[in-house]
Amino acid sequence: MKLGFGLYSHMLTPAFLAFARQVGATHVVVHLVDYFNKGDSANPRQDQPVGELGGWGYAGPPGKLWTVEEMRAIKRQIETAGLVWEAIENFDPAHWHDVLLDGPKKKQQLEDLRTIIGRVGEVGVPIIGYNFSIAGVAGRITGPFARGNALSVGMAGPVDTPVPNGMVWNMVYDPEAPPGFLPHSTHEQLWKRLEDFLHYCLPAAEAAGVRLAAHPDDPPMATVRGQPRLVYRPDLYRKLIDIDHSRSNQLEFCVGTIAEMAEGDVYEAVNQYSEQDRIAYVHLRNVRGKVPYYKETHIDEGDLDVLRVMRILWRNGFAGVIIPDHAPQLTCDAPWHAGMAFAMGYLRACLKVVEGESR
Ligand SMILES: [Mn+2]
Repeated sequence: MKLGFGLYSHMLTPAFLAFARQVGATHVVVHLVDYFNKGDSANPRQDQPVGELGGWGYAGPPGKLWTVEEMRAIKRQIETAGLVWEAIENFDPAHWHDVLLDGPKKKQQLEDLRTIIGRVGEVGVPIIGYNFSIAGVAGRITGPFARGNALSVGMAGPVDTPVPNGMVWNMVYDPEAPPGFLPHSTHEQLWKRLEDFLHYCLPAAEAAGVRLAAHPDDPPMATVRGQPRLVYRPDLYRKLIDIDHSRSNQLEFCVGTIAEMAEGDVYEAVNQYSEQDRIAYVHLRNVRGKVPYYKETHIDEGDLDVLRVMRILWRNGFAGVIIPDHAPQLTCDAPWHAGMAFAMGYLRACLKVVEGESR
């Protein structure tokens, strides 16, 4: 079991990589999509996006797929800092919006995804995390929800505002789209689209030595913004695996999101999917409450027993990477850094405990 650190694309700098190493990470998970490009590029946000109704930012240029050269350069940078590149988190909506929406470019985009997966394998990154979702992260609010009024995110009720045309997964992929809203899709339609994606891309992933890892829907509700969600109960991960038993069909197992789910038991879910060796990597954070009323907390408060989760993972032989996907911001000159450092310190202590128990 290894500790990793997630970095947004603007954090691919020597300073952020040094920080990751210093707080105890050996591996990094990189978001190649720049979510924050709507704002001030000189001062990019470091807090986590809550899912603004107009979208976080613009998806990448449509025809430009990630190249082997640019990914090799990133890998060199990561390795120079003494770290290992474990995963890429999320496809760019520019590369697969019509796969999610069943639009006219779907065939071309499925082909493009295979190209991307092949290139990621060529570079030697073993995992691509993805979130097969139309509305994506949406409807969250920021507030002083964590101990001592530290700023974190939460949800204060369902969000039904429809998704505008030209936007998917909270990113604008077509700024010229006509006014109006995305058509409604059913759960059956969305599962069928996921099936098409998996059947088409898993053989390419296997050939490239890449695992595709599904994040559950965050927030995990049956519908958000009037659009269906796929994995909003722990057992729906089973349905996803049963679509295709390829060893490349895996999970980006977000324990915080699973703890927010209105149904199911988070410890049972951790046990079940780690026992079946379906977890590619883990997001680990704490939370109080369940959808649609929950708040993210510091890692040592909230409803979740983080040490218990790590004991289950360890017992089942999970050998992958655990990252804190988000943390509340601490009141100081570097709120994001302090929050993440606290979370990493806590996770590292838990790992020491678990390793010590097994001796
Ligand atoms: Mn997560």
